[in-house]
Amino acid sequence: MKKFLAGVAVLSPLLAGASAFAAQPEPWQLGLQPAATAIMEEIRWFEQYTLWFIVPITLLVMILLAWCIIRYRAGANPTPSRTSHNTLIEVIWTVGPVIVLLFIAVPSFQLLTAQYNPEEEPAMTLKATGVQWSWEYEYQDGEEPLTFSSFMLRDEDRADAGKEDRAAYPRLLAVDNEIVVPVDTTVRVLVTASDVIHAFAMPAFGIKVDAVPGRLNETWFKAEREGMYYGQCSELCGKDHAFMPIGIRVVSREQYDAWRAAAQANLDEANKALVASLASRAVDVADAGPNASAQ
Ligand SMILES: [Cu+2]
Repeated sequence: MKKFLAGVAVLSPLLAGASAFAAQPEPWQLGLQPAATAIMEEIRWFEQYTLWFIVPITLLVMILLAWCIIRYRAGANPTPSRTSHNTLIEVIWTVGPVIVLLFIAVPSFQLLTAQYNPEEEPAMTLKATGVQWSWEYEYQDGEEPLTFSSFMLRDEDRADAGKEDRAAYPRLLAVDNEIVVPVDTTVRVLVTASDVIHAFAMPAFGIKVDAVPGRLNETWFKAEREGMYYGQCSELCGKDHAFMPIGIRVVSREQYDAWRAAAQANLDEANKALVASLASRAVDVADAGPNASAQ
C-alpha cells in the first residue's frame, strides 16, 4: 500500500504536467482533456460532482456485502432469520435513491439545456460533412461561402505544409486543412454526412454530434483559449474510421480575418502563412493557457 501511495505521489505532478498540453490526447492519459470552452468546464465539473455520489454508494454496497458474507455465513449463523419485511428499511432504500437521483438530475438537465442553447446568437456558421473518409467544411458566413475538404496529414506532406513539428501536429491526428476559427466567438456547427453515419467530436470543446446522411444536426462552441485542438470521427463508419481526424485551430480575430480573406483566394497559401505566423510566436500561444505554469 505504501509503495502504491508513493507511486501515486510521484505520478501526480507528471499527470498534471501532461494535462497542461491541452488539446490532444496524451500517452497514458487519465481523465479528460483540459477544457477550452465553458461547456466543457461544466462537463468536467459534473463528472467530479457525480463521483461524490458514485464513490460513497459503491463503498457502502461493498461494506454491506462484506458484512453479510462474514457475519451471516453458515458457520457463524447456523439458524437464519425468517424476517422478510421491514418497513423502515424499505422506506430508506426507496427514498434514498430518489433523493440521490434528484441531486444528479437537476444539474444534469441544466447542463443538457446549456449544450443546446448558446448564450448568444452564433456569429458564424460552419457546416461539417462526414465523408468516407474525410471531412468537408463549408464556412457559411460572408458573401461567398468557403469550402474545402480536410484529410489526415500524410507524413510525406509534412514538409510541404510546414507541419514537421510532431508535438504540435501529431501523427494520425493532424490534418492537411484544419478549421480556423476566431477565439471567443460563438460558432454554430451544422453536421451531416454524405454516405454513412459519422460523428463530429471535439473533446476539449465538449461537443460530439452524429453526422447522419440526409439529416442536419446542430451544435455550437465558443472556444476561450487559442490553440490547436484535435478530435476524431466518433462513429464506426468503415475501414478508415480511425483515419478521419478533426483539427480546429483557434486564433485571434485579426489572424482569422487575414486567413479568411486569403483562404478565399488560395487556401494552401493562407494555411501556410498562418502556420508560419503561429510558429514564430509559438511561445506566446503556449503561455496563453491557464495551465501554462504547470509545464
Ligand atoms: Cu467517420
